[in-house]
Amino acid sequence: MFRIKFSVAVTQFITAAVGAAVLLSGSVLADEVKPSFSDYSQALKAEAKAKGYSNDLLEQVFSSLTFHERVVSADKSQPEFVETLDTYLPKRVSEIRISMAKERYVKYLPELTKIGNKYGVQPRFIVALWGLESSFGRFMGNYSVPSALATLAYEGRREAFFKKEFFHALDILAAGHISFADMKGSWAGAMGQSQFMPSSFMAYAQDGDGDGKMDIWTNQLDVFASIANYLKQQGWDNDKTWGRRVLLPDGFDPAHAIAKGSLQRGEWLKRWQQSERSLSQWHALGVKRINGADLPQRDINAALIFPDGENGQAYLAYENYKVLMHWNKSYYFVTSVGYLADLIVAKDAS
Ligand SMILES: [Ca+2]
Repeated sequence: MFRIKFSVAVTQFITAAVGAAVLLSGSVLADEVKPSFSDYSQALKAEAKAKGYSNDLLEQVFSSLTFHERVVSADKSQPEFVETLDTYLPKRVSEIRISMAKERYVKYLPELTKIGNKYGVQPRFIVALWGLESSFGRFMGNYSVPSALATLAYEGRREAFFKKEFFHALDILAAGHISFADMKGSWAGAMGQSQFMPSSFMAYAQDGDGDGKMDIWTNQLDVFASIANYLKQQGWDNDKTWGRRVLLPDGFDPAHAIAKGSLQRGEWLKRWQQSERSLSQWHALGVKRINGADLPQRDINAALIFPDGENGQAYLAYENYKVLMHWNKSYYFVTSVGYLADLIVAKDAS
């Protein structure tokens, strides 16, 4: 409250001192419309207090809440060149990442097998997501999550979304899963080794080792169980794989693929339905595995996806592909997960 009164007083002083001409200039008016980050965080604190968070928690969080200019610039940055899967995959799924994934898979196989069986998820997908989200826990982001989320809420483009995430972050702290000092994440507020947003943490995080905390930052069993639980809750089927890259015959009608357009869930699922056919129907249309062999003879439905349009790579996507698109609605991300999982081990190649 003191800060708000102070800034009003300063504004009045400046106004009085420099006169009416400056008062009418755009910059002064714009400054008055947008509150300072400090004012904004005070209002946010009042809102949190009204929601019933404890004073101790609020003092801890708000006494060090910081505006991060770099968070804003990262949110606004655009890719500098046009990426295709041919350029993206070797970067995201590099030789070093592949060998690390294989090494981690072997190292944690007993734990991964137990958790994989419990949730019904093949361990290679747990390891692939772990590797692509945080490079196996090595890069989780170093921003204080509440500060990153408050900065993005203050920036205003998606205020309601980031405010909701901010309050979920307070919920996680209030429940004692992680200390405030250790609640680190990406500039966008994605947390821990699985890079869950706070809302995903609330929905999917698990206590894999049974110590009462869901620690996706430092506890490997909690990380694996949380990733597996996310996939399970979204309908993962561990009897099937994610999909596969395919060869199309000359003269293939590209209209069979999922039509281009928004990846918003509802619209995308409708276009999926229009493309979806059984593997035997795709076989009849001349679609083959990337090595030229016939498709598996299994009763499986799949949709056809062109991540780079009809002149780029083609993929038959199974039901599990939809689950990965729920995790991150990006054909490139999902393809990199499946591609890496297949390189770790391909025991269920259908
Ligand atoms: Ca735990």
